[in-house]
Amino acid sequence: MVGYAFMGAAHSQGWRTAGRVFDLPRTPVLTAICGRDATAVRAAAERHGWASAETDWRALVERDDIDLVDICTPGDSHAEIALAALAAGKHVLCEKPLANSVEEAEAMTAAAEQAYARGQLAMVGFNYRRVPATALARSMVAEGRLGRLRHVRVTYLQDWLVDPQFPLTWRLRKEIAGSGSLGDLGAHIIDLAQYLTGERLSGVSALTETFVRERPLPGGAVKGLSAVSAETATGQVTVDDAAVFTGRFPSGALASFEATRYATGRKNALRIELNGEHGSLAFDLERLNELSYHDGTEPGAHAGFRRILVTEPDHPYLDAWWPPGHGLGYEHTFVHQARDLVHAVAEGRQPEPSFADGLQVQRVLAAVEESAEKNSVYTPIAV
Ligand code: SOE
Repeated sequence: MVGYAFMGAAHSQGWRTAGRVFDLPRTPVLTAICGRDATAVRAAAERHGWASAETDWRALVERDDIDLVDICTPGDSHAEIALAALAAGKHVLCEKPLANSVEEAEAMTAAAEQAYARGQLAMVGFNYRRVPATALARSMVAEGRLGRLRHVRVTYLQDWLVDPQFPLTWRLRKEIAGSGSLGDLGAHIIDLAQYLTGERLSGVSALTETFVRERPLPGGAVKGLSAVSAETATGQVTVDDAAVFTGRFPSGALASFEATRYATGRKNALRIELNGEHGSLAFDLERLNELSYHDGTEPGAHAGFRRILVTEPDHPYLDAWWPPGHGLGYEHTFVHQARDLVHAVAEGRQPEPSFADGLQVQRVLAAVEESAEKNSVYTPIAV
């Protein structure tokens, strides 16, 4: 694994736990973790259960006791590490968004396709596909329970930037993060909307905004999404703070998206609602063991949204977990991600979402930026 901060910790937990909960065809071995600060990476290895630590990712990807490289760094290093790891014969898991530009994502996808011909796999980490309730929603849509879709309504709301004194951490710097709420949160909801509908957006109209353009520089360590400010020095925010966009699906369904870190009081509120001619589904990540379902074919007197408690053994992923009603959380999505990737490796089958899927999300992100620059002009997504 390269990177050991928030996502590194989450992925480590996934790798550590997957083989203890699920019967896997191969056993993940946490061989080495890599980061630039020797003391901090040794501490991370100890805490997260990695057998050794490296300070140079180039040395890590060349090690012959490593089969798979998991990239948990900010977006500016995804392409370089993924290309080197694929060239060194490794399977690759890369955190979302796949890259910081369409060009990088294209190069990564081309390399992944060539590597696939040599038996190597590459996957991008859109972990919210692995919430049991979203996986259930996917199968209900695919079974046709909603019929023809009319509306896809998606928001991803956080509030950790509301305070203008919150420091200028890497997520607010374009040269490191690629974009702001758009790439960080928007990428998740684009992928989830496309995964649930089984369709790809054909075009978008977008607005983006940077509400606070100057912030204090960080004054110490960053932990998760928290950080402290330096006393005086400030710097420019170079990414969007929020993105709002509409989109069309080829079937004719209309979609709306909102991604922001300024939704005061909303902590990790990824919500999606699908309305079809026969019914509707709604999901809220802050209540992730539940899926709301309205069956529009029931007699009007009895119809209405009902809550499916997605904790039954015949729900996706749940046969290996706790008795009904005992609920899962955010971290379990990473366990499921590791499980699915290990199965794909053992079967030599292309895992989803592939780098090509990540590239297509990158194209949507680029179309959103282009549309926003032209004040919301409808912008087709390049295929
Ligand atoms: C921060 O906004 C963040 O940690 C994202 O980077 C993650 O992808 C998301 O899962 C939670 O929020």
